[in-house]
Amino acid sequence: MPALSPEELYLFDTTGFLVVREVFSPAEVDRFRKELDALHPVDPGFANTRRYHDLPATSELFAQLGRDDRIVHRVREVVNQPLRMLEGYGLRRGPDSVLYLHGGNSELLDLGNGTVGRDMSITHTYHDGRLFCPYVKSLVYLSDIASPDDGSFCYVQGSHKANFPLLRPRAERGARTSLIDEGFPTLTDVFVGAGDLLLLNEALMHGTRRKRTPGDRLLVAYGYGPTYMADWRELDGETGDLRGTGYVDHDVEEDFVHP
Ligand SMILES: O=C(O)CCC(=O)C(=O)O
Repeated sequence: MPALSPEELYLFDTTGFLVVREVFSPAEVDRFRKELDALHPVDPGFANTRRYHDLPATSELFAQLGRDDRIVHRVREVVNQPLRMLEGYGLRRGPDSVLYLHGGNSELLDLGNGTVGRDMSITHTYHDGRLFCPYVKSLVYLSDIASPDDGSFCYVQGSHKANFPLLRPRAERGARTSLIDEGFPTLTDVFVGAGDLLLLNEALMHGTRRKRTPGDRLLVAYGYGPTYMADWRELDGETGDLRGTGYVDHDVEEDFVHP
């Protein structure tokens, strides 16, 4: 039986993501949280955020989770190529933390020899009844995120199929605030519970709201792509280094303001 129903595939295709509820039991969530408690996160340089680098290498439990059929069978159906794991990490966030918007099908990439409006690492297509997504992330939530103040996942509707860039023109007009705070007509929140799985086409422009509630916000994330995808390593002078850390960890919009 396919891991994704026709309706789930339709949702993933048209919205750029899919939430599958209660994939992991409360007992598993508890085990994952305890495992993270025993590992050593690093400070990635944003407010009240700790990052657990390379989980498959630092924890057998998280290595297994990255190979878990409940994730991998679903991912296979939207990659449809020989599959490899690109990354596995955890994020523990406290009050006042935020993850600015990143991704977007047509956001501009500055290269050493100019600027392009296609990031091929997220350029996805459809052929003969199958989706071909080169970069798919599985977010396993270990906290309940029930309101924007909990730092909810948010995304710009349709941005995985966008034809125009959104962030660069804003920055060029002098916009200094993030859409996370300022809002945008199609910026939409997604609320999840601990144990839910969010399958994400990385072409979708997404981030999270600013967390304002007490307590931590914990998740583990695995990126997958075709085996021919390589680890991202930028050359000097290029700013297209978005893939290496798994996310744009500083404010992309700020970057565009100060090119
Ligand atoms: O924390 C989230 O809900 C989203 C995480 C994310 O977008 C990322 O790690 O790239």
